[in-house]
Amino acid sequence: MSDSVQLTEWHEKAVATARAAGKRIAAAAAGELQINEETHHDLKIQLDVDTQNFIEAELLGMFPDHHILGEEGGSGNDGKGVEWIVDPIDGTVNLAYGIPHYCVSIACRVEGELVLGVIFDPGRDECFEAYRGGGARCNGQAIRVSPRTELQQAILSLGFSKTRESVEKCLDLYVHYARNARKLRAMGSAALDMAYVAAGRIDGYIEQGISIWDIAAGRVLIEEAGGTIVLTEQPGREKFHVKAWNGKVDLPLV
Ligand code: LIP
Repeated sequence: MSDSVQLTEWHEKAVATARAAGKRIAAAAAGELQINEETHHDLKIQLDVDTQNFIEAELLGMFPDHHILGEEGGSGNDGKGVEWIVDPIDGTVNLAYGIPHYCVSIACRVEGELVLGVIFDPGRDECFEAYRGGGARCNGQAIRVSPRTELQQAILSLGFSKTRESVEKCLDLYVHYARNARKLRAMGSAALDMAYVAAGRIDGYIEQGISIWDIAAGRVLIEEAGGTIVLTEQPGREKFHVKAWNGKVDLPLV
């Protein structure tokens, strides 16, 4: 485990890097975006690659013996040493369509243990961050999960992910929770969904077949804000079904 001086140094660099990357994305989003790959339920854009390259240069420039595990490359170090888990743009399809709901997500894992997470939304200039034992904050203000206990009072966010299978599974959940929760949302960014759970804006987030880089930073935020995460491993490297909530509302995965 890292000592507190190291943790503070890593945390400060992660916040500065997420903010700088977010500003670069927002500036580039005003122009033409190059689409590199298109599937039915997903898009890959060059700005994802460029942003991860920027983040890698910032982090490895300061910490050359660390490792990167990101959506756009980097193989990490199998949970050994210090790994930065990066989603350079979470909510890529939103960004590509001009929907201002996306973020930069950076987490740090030491010997397999997540120690910090940063999620920056450049559109709203909201920086959600947390480190182990230090609580969670949004723009410096402490945040906590919601106190709601009843499903009929809860707002939930469900993610459809990227495959036909994950869409079908999510539809089953959608039908169940549309009938029983107060409201449902599908906002297209797992990391912002988790940041909103940590901030008490929504009461839970569920998604099938999500990757570690989508949820690593949000996990630290939610656990430091008093919430609960259940990850169920799926086929593929660090793929999960995720249920993240305030730990109070009963959310059976139907
Ligand atoms: C996205 C997730 C979202 C999921 C999308 C996609 P990306 O991540 O944040 O929750 O539903 O399919 O995986 O690809 O924008 O980094």
